[in-house]
Amino acid sequence: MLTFPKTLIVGLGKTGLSCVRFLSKQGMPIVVADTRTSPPGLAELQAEYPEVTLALGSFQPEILKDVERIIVSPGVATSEPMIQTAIERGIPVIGDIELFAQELNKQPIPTIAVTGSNGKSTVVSLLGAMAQIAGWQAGVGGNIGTPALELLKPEYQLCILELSSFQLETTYSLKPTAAVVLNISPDHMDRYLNLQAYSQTKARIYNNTKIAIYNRDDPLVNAMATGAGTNAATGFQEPTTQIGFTLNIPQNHDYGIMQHQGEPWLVQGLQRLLPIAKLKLPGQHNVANALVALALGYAVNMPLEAMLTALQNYTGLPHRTQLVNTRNGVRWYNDSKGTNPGATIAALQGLHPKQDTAKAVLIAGGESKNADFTELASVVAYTCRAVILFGRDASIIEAALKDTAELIRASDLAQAVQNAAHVAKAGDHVLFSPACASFDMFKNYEQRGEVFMQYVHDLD
Ligand code: UMA
Ligand code: ADP
Repeated sequence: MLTFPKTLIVGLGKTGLSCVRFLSKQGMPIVVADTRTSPPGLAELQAEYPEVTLALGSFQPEILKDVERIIVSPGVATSEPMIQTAIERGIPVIGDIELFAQELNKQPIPTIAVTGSNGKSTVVSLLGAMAQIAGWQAGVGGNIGTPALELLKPEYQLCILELSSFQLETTYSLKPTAAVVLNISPDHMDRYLNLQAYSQTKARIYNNTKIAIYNRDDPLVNAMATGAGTNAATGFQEPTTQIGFTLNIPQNHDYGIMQHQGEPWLVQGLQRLLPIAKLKLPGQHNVANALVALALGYAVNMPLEAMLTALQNYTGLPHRTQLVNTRNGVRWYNDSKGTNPGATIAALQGLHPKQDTAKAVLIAGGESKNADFTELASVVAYTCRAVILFGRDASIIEAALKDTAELIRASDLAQAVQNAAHVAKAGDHVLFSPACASFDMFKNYEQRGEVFMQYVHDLD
Protein backbone atom coordinates (compact mmCIF):
# COMPACT_ATOMS: atom_id res chain seq x y z
CA MET A 1 0.00 0.00 0.00
CA LEU A 2 1.27 3.46 -0.91
CA THR A 3 1.65 5.94 1.98
CA PHE A 4 2.10 9.70 1.65
CA PRO A 5 4.04 11.98 3.98
CA LYS A 6 1.59 13.66 6.27
CA THR A 7 1.28 16.74 8.40
CA LEU A 8 0.50 15.91 12.00
CA ILE A 9 -1.57 18.56 13.75
CA VAL A 10 -1.25 18.26 17.50
CA GLY A 11 -4.24 19.65 19.39
CA LEU A 12 -7.83 20.00 18.21
CA GLY A 13 -8.80 23.28 19.83
CA LYS A 14 -9.20 26.59 17.98
CA THR A 15 -5.65 26.45 16.64
CA GLY A 16 -5.77 22.82 15.48
CA LEU A 17 -9.05 23.37 13.67
CA SER A 18 -7.73 26.50 11.92
CA CYS A 19 -4.69 24.50 10.73
CA VAL A 20 -6.92 21.70 9.42
CA ARG A 21 -8.98 24.22 7.47
CA PHE A 22 -5.89 25.91 6.03
CA LEU A 23 -4.05 22.72 5.03
CA SER A 24 -7.14 20.94 3.73
CA LYS A 25 -7.57 23.69 1.14
CA GLN A 26 -4.12 22.73 -0.13
CA GLY A 27 -5.11 19.06 -0.35
CA MET A 28 -2.48 17.93 2.18
CA PRO A 29 -2.90 14.60 3.94
CA ILE A 30 -3.50 15.37 7.60
CA VAL A 31 -3.61 13.47 10.83
CA VAL A 32 -4.86 15.16 13.99
CA ALA A 33 -3.87 14.03 17.49
CA ASP A 34 -5.20 15.22 20.82
CA THR A 35 -4.82 13.73 24.29
CA ARG A 36 -8.42 14.65 25.01
CA THR A 37 -10.93 12.00 23.92
CA SER A 38 -13.45 14.70 23.13
CA PRO A 39 -11.49 17.84 22.14
CA PRO A 40 -13.44 21.06 21.47
CA GLY A 41 -13.03 20.95 17.67
CA LEU A 42 -14.14 17.33 17.24
CA ALA A 43 -17.74 17.80 16.08
CA GLU A 44 -16.76 20.47 13.54
CA LEU A 45 -13.88 18.41 12.23
CA GLN A 46 -15.98 15.30 11.76
CA ALA A 47 -18.73 17.28 10.02
CA GLU A 48 -16.47 19.29 7.72
CA TYR A 49 -13.49 16.96 7.17
CA PRO A 50 -14.57 13.33 7.61
CA GLU A 51 -11.49 12.23 5.62
CA VAL A 52 -9.03 13.49 8.27
CA THR A 53 -7.39 10.74 10.34
CA LEU A 54 -7.87 11.18 14.09
CA ALA A 55 -5.74 9.91 16.96
CA LEU A 56 -7.45 10.76 20.23
CA GLY A 57 -6.32 9.84 23.74
CA SER A 58 -2.71 9.71 24.90
CA PHE A 59 -0.02 10.46 22.27
CA GLN A 60 1.48 7.21 20.92
CA PRO A 61 4.81 7.25 19.01
CA GLU A 62 3.17 5.25 16.16
CA ILE A 63 1.33 8.37 15.03
CA LEU A 64 4.68 9.74 13.83
CA LYS A 65 4.75 7.16 11.00
CA ASP A 66 5.12 8.93 7.61
CA VAL A 67 4.81 12.32 9.27
CA GLU A 68 6.89 14.98 7.48
CA ARG A 69 6.13 17.89 9.82
CA ILE A 70 4.25 18.65 12.98
CA ILE A 71 2.11 21.67 13.72
CA VAL A 72 1.78 21.86 17.45
CA SER A 73 -0.94 23.84 19.24
CA PRO A 74 0.19 26.36 21.86
CA GLY A 75 -1.43 24.42 24.70
CA VAL A 76 0.90 21.46 24.11
CA ALA A 77 4.46 21.88 25.36
CA THR A 78 7.25 20.88 22.97
CA SER A 79 8.78 19.02 25.93
CA GLU A 80 5.99 16.46 25.44
CA PRO A 81 7.79 13.10 24.85
CA MET A 82 6.11 12.43 21.49
CA ILE A 83 7.20 15.86 20.20
CA GLN A 84 10.71 15.29 21.56
CA THR A 85 10.89 11.95 19.71
CA ALA A 86 9.86 13.76 16.52
CA ILE A 87 12.55 16.42 17.01
CA GLU A 88 15.17 13.70 17.56
CA ARG A 89 14.07 12.11 14.27
CA GLY A 90 14.54 15.45 12.49
CA ILE A 91 10.84 16.10 11.89
CA PRO A 92 10.25 19.89 11.81
CA VAL A 93 7.96 21.13 14.57
CA ILE A 94 6.25 24.47 14.01
CA GLY A 95 3.17 26.32 15.28
CA ASP A 96 0.23 27.96 13.56
CA ILE A 97 1.93 31.39 13.69
CA GLU A 98 4.84 29.99 11.68
CA LEU A 99 2.42 28.56 9.12
CA PHE A 100 0.74 31.97 8.98
CA ALA A 101 4.08 33.80 8.66
CA GLN A 102 5.25 31.58 5.78
CA GLU A 103 2.05 32.37 3.92
CA LEU A 104 2.13 36.09 4.76
CA ASN A 105 5.71 36.37 3.52
CA LYS A 106 4.48 35.45 0.01
CA GLN A 107 2.41 38.67 -0.10
CA PRO A 108 3.48 40.77 2.89
CA ILE A 109 1.28 43.45 4.42
CA PRO A 110 2.20 45.67 7.40
CA THR A 111 2.10 43.54 10.54
CA ILE A 112 2.16 44.51 14.19
CA ALA A 113 3.16 41.86 16.72
CA VAL A 114 2.48 42.26 20.45
CA THR A 115 3.60 40.07 23.30
CA GLY A 116 4.29 40.57 27.02
CA SER A 117 3.06 39.15 30.29
CA ASN A 118 0.14 41.57 30.60
CA GLY A 119 -1.75 44.11 28.53
CA LYS A 120 -1.54 42.28 25.17
CA SER A 121 -5.26 42.01 24.47
CA THR A 122 -5.89 45.59 25.55
CA VAL A 123 -3.15 46.91 23.24
CA VAL A 124 -4.15 44.88 20.17
CA SER A 125 -7.83 45.69 20.52
CA LEU A 126 -7.02 49.37 21.03
CA LEU A 127 -4.95 49.23 17.85
CA GLY A 128 -7.90 47.58 16.11
CA ALA A 129 -10.10 50.49 17.24
CA MET A 130 -7.50 52.98 15.99
CA ALA A 131 -7.32 51.25 12.60
CA GLN A 132 -11.09 51.27 12.31
CA ILE A 133 -11.29 55.02 12.93
CA ALA A 134 -8.50 55.52 10.40
CA GLY A 135 -10.67 53.63 7.89
CA TRP A 136 -8.14 50.79 7.54
CA GLN A 137 -9.21 47.18 7.04
CA ALA A 138 -7.30 45.44 9.79
CA GLY A 139 -7.33 41.89 11.11
CA VAL A 140 -6.84 41.41 14.84
CA GLY A 141 -6.00 37.89 16.00
CA GLY A 142 -3.64 35.36 17.52
CA ASN A 143 -3.70 34.65 21.24
CA ILE A 144 -6.58 37.09 21.68
CA GLY A 145 -8.88 34.44 20.21
CA THR A 146 -9.15 34.50 16.41
CA PRO A 147 -6.49 32.07 15.13
CA ALA A 148 -3.88 33.88 13.02
CA LEU A 149 -4.56 31.74 9.93
CA GLU A 150 -8.04 33.27 9.81
CA LEU A 151 -6.43 36.68 9.21
CA LEU A 152 -5.17 35.66 5.77
CA LYS A 153 -7.78 37.67 3.88
CA PRO A 154 -7.06 39.68 0.75
CA GLU A 155 -9.00 42.72 2.01
CA TYR A 156 -6.76 43.26 5.02
CA GLN A 157 -4.30 46.18 4.85
CA LEU A 158 -2.88 45.55 8.31
CA CYS A 159 -2.43 42.55 10.57
CA ILE A 160 -2.42 43.02 14.35
CA LEU A 161 -1.19 39.92 16.15
CA GLU A 162 -1.26 39.08 19.84
CA LEU A 163 1.36 36.42 20.48
CA SER A 164 1.84 34.28 23.56
CA SER A 165 5.18 32.86 24.63
CA PHE A 166 3.82 29.44 23.67
CA GLN A 167 3.20 30.65 20.12
CA LEU A 168 6.58 32.36 19.87
CA GLU A 169 8.38 29.12 20.82
CA THR A 170 7.53 27.59 17.46
CA THR A 171 7.72 30.70 15.23
CA TYR A 172 10.75 31.40 12.98
CA SER A 173 9.75 33.34 9.84
CA LEU A 174 7.55 36.15 11.13
CA LYS A 175 8.80 39.55 9.91
CA PRO A 176 6.75 42.14 11.79
CA THR A 177 6.80 45.77 10.69
CA ALA A 178 6.66 46.66 14.38
CA ALA A 179 6.92 44.49 17.47
CA VAL A 180 6.80 44.93 21.22
CA VAL A 181 7.31 42.99 24.44
CA LEU A 182 5.03 45.04 26.70
CA ASN A 183 6.48 43.83 30.00
CA ILE A 184 7.89 40.74 31.67
CA SER A 185 6.65 39.36 34.96
CA PRO A 186 6.48 35.70 35.95
CA ASP A 187 3.69 33.74 34.27
CA HIS A 188 3.33 30.16 33.05
CA MET A 189 6.10 29.12 35.39
CA ASP A 190 4.66 25.61 35.21
CA ARG A 191 5.93 25.50 31.59
CA TYR A 192 9.23 27.36 31.79
CA LEU A 193 12.37 26.44 33.71
CA ASN A 194 12.78 29.99 35.04
CA LEU A 195 12.00 33.64 34.32
CA GLN A 196 15.01 33.92 32.00
CA ALA A 197 13.77 31.08 29.79
CA TYR A 198 10.31 32.67 29.66
CA SER A 199 11.78 36.10 28.90
CA GLN A 200 14.04 34.74 26.12
CA THR A 201 11.01 33.17 24.47
CA LYS A 202 9.18 36.50 24.54
CA ALA A 203 12.25 38.27 23.06
CA ARG A 204 11.91 36.11 19.92
CA ILE A 205 9.23 38.58 18.74
CA TYR A 206 12.03 41.07 17.90
CA ASN A 207 13.71 38.65 15.47
CA ASN A 208 13.45 40.15 11.97
CA THR A 209 11.26 43.04 13.07
CA LYS A 210 11.76 46.35 11.30
CA ILE A 211 10.79 48.66 14.16
CA ALA A 212 11.18 47.50 17.73
CA ILE A 213 9.30 49.14 20.60
CA TYR A 214 10.87 48.84 24.06
CA ASN A 215 9.45 49.43 27.54
CA ARG A 216 12.12 51.68 29.07
CA ASP A 217 10.63 51.15 32.55
CA ASP A 218 10.99 47.37 32.47
CA PRO A 219 14.63 46.33 32.90
CA LEU A 220 14.07 42.87 31.42
CA VAL A 221 12.49 44.33 28.29
CA ASN A 222 14.88 47.26 27.92
CA ALA A 223 17.78 44.80 28.08
CA MET A 224 16.40 43.19 24.90
CA ALA A 225 17.29 46.33 22.90
CA THR A 226 20.12 45.59 20.48
CA GLY A 227 22.03 47.35 17.71
CA ALA A 228 21.05 47.26 14.04
CA GLY A 229 22.47 44.67 11.64
CA THR A 230 22.47 40.91 11.42
CA ASN A 231 22.99 39.06 14.68
CA ALA A 232 25.93 36.77 14.03
CA ALA A 233 24.81 34.29 16.68
CA THR A 234 21.20 33.88 15.54
CA GLY A 235 21.31 34.98 11.90
CA PHE A 236 18.22 37.12 12.54
CA GLN A 237 18.00 40.69 11.32
CA GLU A 238 18.08 43.13 14.22
CA PRO A 239 15.54 45.99 14.16
CA THR A 240 16.53 49.00 12.05
CA THR A 241 14.62 51.44 14.27
CA GLN A 242 14.01 51.49 18.00
CA ILE A 243 11.28 53.43 19.80
CA GLY A 244 10.88 53.48 23.57
CA PHE A 245 8.00 54.23 25.91
CA THR A 246 8.02 55.19 29.58
CA LEU A 247 5.66 56.48 32.24
CA ASN A 248 8.28 59.20 32.91
CA ILE A 249 9.64 62.08 30.81
CA PRO A 250 10.85 60.43 27.60
CA GLN A 251 14.32 60.62 26.06
CA ASN A 252 14.72 61.75 22.43
CA HIS A 253 11.72 60.66 20.33
CA ASP A 254 10.42 58.09 22.77
CA TYR A 255 6.83 58.15 24.04
CA GLY A 256 6.18 59.18 27.64
CA ILE A 257 4.46 61.57 30.01
CA MET A 258 5.11 65.27 30.66
CA GLN A 259 3.38 67.87 32.79
CA HIS A 260 1.85 70.87 31.02
CA GLN A 261 0.11 73.59 33.05
CA GLY A 262 -0.21 71.21 35.99
CA GLU A 263 -1.72 68.42 33.92
CA PRO A 264 -0.03 65.19 32.74
CA TRP A 265 0.06 64.64 28.96
CA LEU A 266 0.93 61.77 26.67
CA VAL A 267 3.89 62.99 24.59
CA GLN A 268 6.28 61.89 21.89
CA GLY A 269 9.59 63.56 22.56
CA LEU A 270 8.62 67.19 23.19
CA GLN A 271 5.38 66.96 21.22
CA ARG A 272 2.24 66.95 23.39
CA LEU A 273 -0.34 64.46 22.12
CA LEU A 274 -3.23 64.16 24.59
CA PRO A 275 -4.00 65.02 28.22
CA ILE A 276 -4.14 61.75 30.19
CA ALA A 277 -7.45 62.88 31.69
CA LYS A 278 -9.01 62.34 28.24
CA LEU A 279 -8.35 58.59 28.32
CA LYS A 280 -11.38 56.46 29.18
CA LEU A 281 -9.26 53.48 30.28
CA PRO A 282 -8.66 53.48 34.06
CA GLY A 283 -5.24 53.20 35.74
CA GLN A 284 -1.59 53.94 35.06
CA HIS A 285 -1.05 50.54 33.42
CA ASN A 286 -3.52 51.64 30.76
CA VAL A 287 -1.57 54.86 30.23
CA ALA A 288 1.35 52.58 29.31
CA ASN A 289 -0.97 50.65 26.98
CA ALA A 290 -2.05 53.91 25.31
CA LEU A 291 1.59 54.95 24.76
CA VAL A 292 2.51 51.58 23.23
CA ALA A 293 -0.48 51.66 20.93
CA LEU A 294 0.55 55.15 19.75
CA ALA A 295 4.12 53.97 19.12
CA LEU A 296 2.99 50.88 17.20
CA GLY A 297 0.48 52.87 15.18
CA TYR A 298 3.14 55.45 14.34
CA ALA A 299 5.43 52.62 13.20
CA VAL A 300 2.89 51.57 10.55
CA ASN A 301 2.05 55.19 9.58
CA MET A 302 -1.39 55.30 11.09
CA PRO A 303 -2.81 58.86 11.09
CA LEU A 304 -2.26 60.50 14.49
CA GLU A 305 -5.72 62.13 14.58
CA ALA A 306 -7.44 58.74 14.23
CA MET A 307 -5.27 57.28 17.00
CA LEU A 308 -6.04 60.14 19.36
CA THR A 309 -9.77 59.92 18.65
CA ALA A 310 -9.70 56.18 19.39
CA LEU A 311 -7.89 56.79 22.67
CA GLN A 312 -10.66 59.13 23.77
CA ASN A 313 -13.43 56.65 22.86
CA TYR A 314 -11.96 53.30 23.82
CA THR A 315 -13.37 51.97 27.10
CA GLY A 316 -11.45 48.68 27.23
CA LEU A 317 -12.27 44.99 27.08
CA PRO A 318 -14.50 43.29 29.63
CA HIS A 319 -12.80 41.63 32.64
CA ARG A 320 -9.84 44.08 32.61
CA THR A 321 -10.18 46.61 35.47
CA GLN A 322 -13.81 46.91 34.38
CA LEU A 323 -15.96 49.13 36.60
CA VAL A 324 -18.98 47.04 37.57
CA ASN A 325 -20.85 49.18 40.06
CA THR A 326 -20.48 51.87 42.70
CA ARG A 327 -22.41 51.30 45.92
CA ASN A 328 -22.09 53.01 49.30
CA GLY A 329 -19.15 55.00 47.95
CA VAL A 330 -17.23 51.80 47.02
CA ARG A 331 -16.23 51.12 43.41
CA TRP A 332 -16.26 47.46 42.37
CA TYR A 333 -13.87 46.39 39.59
CA ASN A 334 -13.88 43.12 37.68
CA ASP A 335 -10.31 42.25 36.69
CA SER A 336 -10.86 38.51 36.20
CA LYS A 337 -8.27 38.58 33.39
CA GLY A 338 -5.66 39.32 36.09
CA THR A 339 -4.42 35.73 35.95
CA ASN A 340 -0.88 36.23 37.30
CA PRO A 341 0.68 38.32 40.10
CA GLY A 342 2.12 40.86 37.62
CA ALA A 343 -1.36 41.73 36.33
CA THR A 344 -2.77 42.07 39.84
CA ILE A 345 0.17 44.26 40.87
CA ALA A 346 -0.46 46.53 37.87
CA ALA A 347 -4.18 46.74 38.64
CA LEU A 348 -3.54 47.51 42.35
CA GLN A 349 -0.93 50.16 41.52
CA GLY A 350 -2.90 51.53 38.59
CA LEU A 351 -6.06 52.08 40.67
CA HIS A 352 -4.26 53.16 43.85
CA PRO A 353 -5.95 56.39 44.95
CA LYS A 354 -3.97 59.51 45.85
CA GLN A 355 -5.61 60.01 49.26
CA ASP A 356 -4.19 57.81 52.04
CA THR A 357 -7.50 56.92 53.65
CA ALA A 358 -8.99 55.01 50.71
CA LYS A 359 -7.65 51.54 49.97
CA ALA A 360 -8.30 48.44 47.93
CA VAL A 361 -10.05 45.31 49.06
CA LEU A 362 -8.55 42.63 46.85
CA ILE A 363 -10.28 39.36 46.03
CA ALA A 364 -7.76 36.80 44.74
CA GLY A 365 -7.18 33.07 44.34
CA GLY A 366 -7.52 30.13 41.98
CA GLU A 367 -4.82 28.06 40.26
CA SER A 368 -1.49 29.74 40.94
CA LYS A 369 0.57 28.13 38.10
CA ASN A 370 3.60 27.92 40.46
CA ALA A 371 3.74 31.72 40.63
CA ASP A 372 5.82 33.62 43.18
CA PHE A 373 3.69 36.04 45.23
CA THR A 374 6.54 37.86 47.01
CA GLU A 375 6.32 41.04 44.93
CA LEU A 376 2.54 41.05 45.20
CA ALA A 377 2.95 41.00 48.98
CA SER A 378 4.97 44.23 48.98
CA VAL A 379 2.34 45.98 46.82
CA VAL A 380 -0.58 44.62 48.90
CA ALA A 381 1.14 46.06 51.99
CA TYR A 382 0.62 49.67 50.86
CA THR A 383 -2.45 49.40 48.63
CA CYS A 384 -4.84 47.03 50.43
CA ARG A 385 -7.12 47.27 53.43
CA ALA A 386 -7.88 43.54 53.21
CA VAL A 387 -7.40 40.58 50.91
CA ILE A 388 -10.12 37.98 50.54
CA LEU A 389 -8.73 34.64 49.37
CA PHE A 390 -10.60 31.77 47.77
CA GLY A 391 -9.96 28.85 45.44
CA ARG A 392 -7.50 25.96 45.20
CA ASP A 393 -4.27 27.82 46.02
CA ALA A 394 -5.67 30.26 48.59
CA SER A 395 -3.36 28.91 51.30
CA ILE A 396 -0.23 29.43 49.13
CA ILE A 397 -1.17 33.08 48.60
CA GLU A 398 -2.18 33.48 52.23
CA ALA A 399 1.28 32.33 53.34
CA ALA A 400 2.99 34.75 50.94
CA LEU A 401 0.82 37.73 52.01
CA LYS A 402 1.26 37.16 55.77
CA ASP A 403 1.48 40.45 57.75
CA THR A 404 0.66 42.68 54.76
CA ALA A 405 -3.07 43.37 55.27
CA GLU A 406 -6.06 41.72 56.89
CA LEU A 407 -6.41 38.30 55.26
CA ILE A 408 -9.82 36.64 55.07
CA ARG A 409 -10.52 33.15 53.72
CA ALA A 410 -13.73 32.59 51.74
CA SER A 411 -15.11 29.20 50.76
CA ASP A 412 -16.11 30.43 47.31
CA LEU A 413 -16.49 33.58 45.20
CA ALA A 414 -20.02 34.26 46.49
CA GLN A 415 -18.73 34.40 50.05
CA ALA A 416 -15.71 36.45 48.96
CA VAL A 417 -18.02 39.13 47.53
CA GLN A 418 -20.04 39.18 50.75
CA ASN A 419 -16.84 39.50 52.80
CA ALA A 420 -15.57 42.32 50.59
CA ALA A 421 -18.86 44.23 50.94
CA HIS A 422 -18.49 43.89 54.69
CA VAL A 423 -14.90 45.21 55.02
CA ALA A 424 -14.80 47.91 52.31
CA LYS A 425 -15.24 51.49 53.53
CA ALA A 426 -16.64 54.46 51.56
CA GLY A 427 -13.94 55.71 49.15
CA ASP A 428 -12.36 52.23 48.83
CA HIS A 429 -12.50 50.07 45.76
CA VAL A 430 -13.00 46.32 45.63
CA LEU A 431 -10.74 44.77 43.03
CA PHE A 432 -11.42 41.24 41.82
CA SER A 433 -8.02 40.43 40.31
CA PRO A 434 -7.35 36.78 41.16
CA ALA A 435 -3.61 36.62 40.19
CA CYS A 436 -4.42 33.02 39.27
CA ALA A 437 -5.98 30.95 36.50
CA SER A 438 -9.66 30.15 36.87
CA PHE A 439 -9.76 26.47 35.96
CA ASP A 440 -10.10 25.13 39.53
CA MET A 441 -13.65 26.50 39.81
CA PHE A 442 -14.66 28.00 36.45
CA LYS A 443 -14.65 27.25 32.73
CA ASN A 444 -12.42 30.25 32.01
CA TYR A 445 -11.66 33.79 33.17
CA GLU A 446 -14.68 35.14 31.29
CA GLN A 447 -17.10 32.90 33.15
CA ARG A 448 -15.36 33.76 36.43
CA GLY A 449 -15.77 37.48 35.69
CA GLU A 450 -19.45 37.08 34.73
CA VAL A 451 -20.16 35.20 37.95
CA PHE A 452 -18.36 37.90 39.97
CA MET A 453 -20.34 40.70 38.32
CA GLN A 454 -23.61 38.86 38.99
CA TYR A 455 -22.73 38.53 42.70
CA VAL A 456 -21.90 42.24 42.82
CA HIS A 457 -25.23 43.17 41.24
CA ASP A 458 -27.00 40.78 43.66
CA LEU A 459 -25.75 42.94 46.55
CA ASP A 460 -28.20 45.69 45.55
N1 UMA B 1 -4.73 20.26 25.42
C1 UMA B 1 -4.66 18.97 25.86
N2 UMA B 1 -4.29 18.02 24.96
C2 UMA B 1 -4.01 18.29 23.68
C3 UMA B 1 -4.10 19.62 23.24
C4 UMA B 1 -4.46 20.59 24.15
O1 UMA B 1 -4.92 18.65 27.01
O2 UMA B 1 -3.69 17.35 22.93
C5 UMA B 1 -5.12 21.30 26.41
C6 UMA B 1 -4.01 22.34 26.63
O3 UMA B 1 -3.11 21.94 27.64
C7 UMA B 1 -4.81 23.57 27.01
C8 UMA B 1 -6.12 23.40 26.25
O4 UMA B 1 -6.17 22.05 25.85
O5 UMA B 1 -5.11 23.55 28.38
C9 UMA B 1 -6.21 24.31 25.02
O6 UMA B 1 -5.03 24.15 24.24
P1 UMA B 1 -5.01 24.42 22.67
O7 UMA B 1 -3.61 24.52 22.24
O8 UMA B 1 -5.91 23.44 21.96
O9 UMA B 1 -5.71 25.84 22.63
P2 UMA B 1 -6.57 26.53 21.46
O10 UMA B 1 -8.00 26.26 21.64
O11 UMA B 1 -5.97 26.24 20.16
O12 UMA B 1 -6.34 28.06 21.87
C10 UMA B 1 -5.05 28.63 21.61
C11 UMA B 1 -4.65 29.47 22.81
N3 UMA B 1 -4.63 28.62 24.00
C12 UMA B 1 -3.48 28.38 24.67
O13 UMA B 1 -2.42 28.85 24.37
C13 UMA B 1 -3.58 27.48 25.87
C14 UMA B 1 -5.65 30.59 22.99
O14 UMA B 1 -5.17 31.46 24.01
C15 UMA B 1 -5.76 31.39 21.70
O15 UMA B 1 -6.78 32.36 21.85
C16 UMA B 1 -6.10 30.47 20.54
O16 UMA B 1 -5.11 29.42 20.46
C17 UMA B 1 -6.09 31.20 19.19
O17 UMA B 1 -4.82 31.63 18.84
C18 UMA B 1 -5.82 31.34 25.28
C19 UMA B 1 -4.79 31.29 26.39
O18 UMA B 1 -5.15 30.91 27.50
C20 UMA B 1 -6.71 32.57 25.50
N4 UMA B 1 -3.54 31.65 26.14
C21 UMA B 1 -2.51 31.71 27.18
C22 UMA B 1 -2.57 33.04 27.91
O19 UMA B 1 -3.10 34.02 27.36
O20 UMA B 1 -2.03 33.10 29.03
C23 UMA B 1 -1.15 31.57 26.55
P1 ADP C 1 -3.11 39.90 28.30
O1 ADP C 1 -3.79 39.76 26.98
O2 ADP C 1 -1.62 40.08 28.20
O3 ADP C 1 -3.52 38.89 29.32
P2 ADP C 1 -5.00 42.03 28.98
O4 ADP C 1 -5.00 43.27 28.16
O5 ADP C 1 -6.08 41.06 28.75
O6 ADP C 1 -3.57 41.34 28.88
O7 ADP C 1 -5.00 42.46 30.51
C1 ADP C 1 -4.95 41.44 31.52
C2 ADP C 1 -4.70 42.06 32.87
O8 ADP C 1 -3.36 42.56 32.93
C3 ADP C 1 -5.58 43.26 33.17
O9 ADP C 1 -6.77 42.81 33.74
C4 ADP C 1 -4.71 44.09 34.09
O10 ADP C 1 -4.84 43.61 35.42
C5 ADP C 1 -3.28 43.78 33.65
N1 ADP C 1 -2.67 44.76 32.72
C6 ADP C 1 -3.21 45.36 31.64
N2 ADP C 1 -2.31 46.15 31.04
C7 ADP C 1 -1.15 46.04 31.74
C8 ADP C 1 0.16 46.60 31.60
N3 ADP C 1 0.47 47.43 30.62
N4 ADP C 1 1.09 46.24 32.51
C9 ADP C 1 0.80 45.37 33.49
N5 ADP C 1 -0.41 44.82 33.68
C10 ADP C 1 -1.38 45.14 32.81
